[in-house]
Amino acid sequence: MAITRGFTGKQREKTEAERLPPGQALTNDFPVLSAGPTPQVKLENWMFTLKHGPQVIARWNWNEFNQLPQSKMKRDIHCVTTWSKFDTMWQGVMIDDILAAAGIDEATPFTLAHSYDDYSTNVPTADLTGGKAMVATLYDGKPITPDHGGPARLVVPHLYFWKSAKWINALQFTNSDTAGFWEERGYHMYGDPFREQRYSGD
Ligand SMILES: Nc1nc2c(c(=O)[nH]1)N[C@H]1C(S)=C(S)[C@@H](COP(=O)(O)O)O[C@H]1N2
Ligand SMILES: [Mo]
Repeated sequence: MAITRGFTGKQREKTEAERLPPGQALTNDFPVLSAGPTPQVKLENWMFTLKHGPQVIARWNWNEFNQLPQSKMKRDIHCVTTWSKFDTMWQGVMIDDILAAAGIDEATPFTLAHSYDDYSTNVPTADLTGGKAMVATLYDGKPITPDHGGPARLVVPHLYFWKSAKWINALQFTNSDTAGFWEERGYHMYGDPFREQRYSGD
């Protein structure tokens, strides 16, 4: 009996036009966008915490965190201010590996990322897992510069870049979708660039 394999073959690469979301323009620079001043976080003071609501589940210092499995991601990024940048190179720890290290099989449906500058942003947990997001410590093979979120930043490239919290210090699992810094100020709760979800109501 013949078995129909369907479209399991290698997919055609997307063209540049297909990779650029509506309303975006390509840039080769790497603009810096921060709501406030760049916090100076010393590696010896750096801590990354996993929380469920107010409860601490796990915590790593810099050396402990860097012993977690390392992965690389090459991805296009899209800022809501309309620039996109293709093929950015990140290295760090996938959220999947952070959850595994903490022994979490099933987190709550929503997550709030928190940062050293008191920034926060919400992302559905399913958008952080399954190889979609990481806490990055290297950009282009070098430590992430302070302006771009070093020592470590969240990278969730398939959502607008404001979801990629710079200077991250915690992921907090929440039962309900809780607005972060920009979401409280009118930006979209989800932020899919290909659906142009810039502002609440889009
Ligand atoms: N902690 C923190 N993370 C942040 C921001 C911020 O102000 N504070 N700005 C966001 C916005 S709006 C964007 S577009 C990207 C910009 O990252 P970049 O400066 O590396 O380009 O970081 C996001 N992450
Ligand atoms: Mo942004």
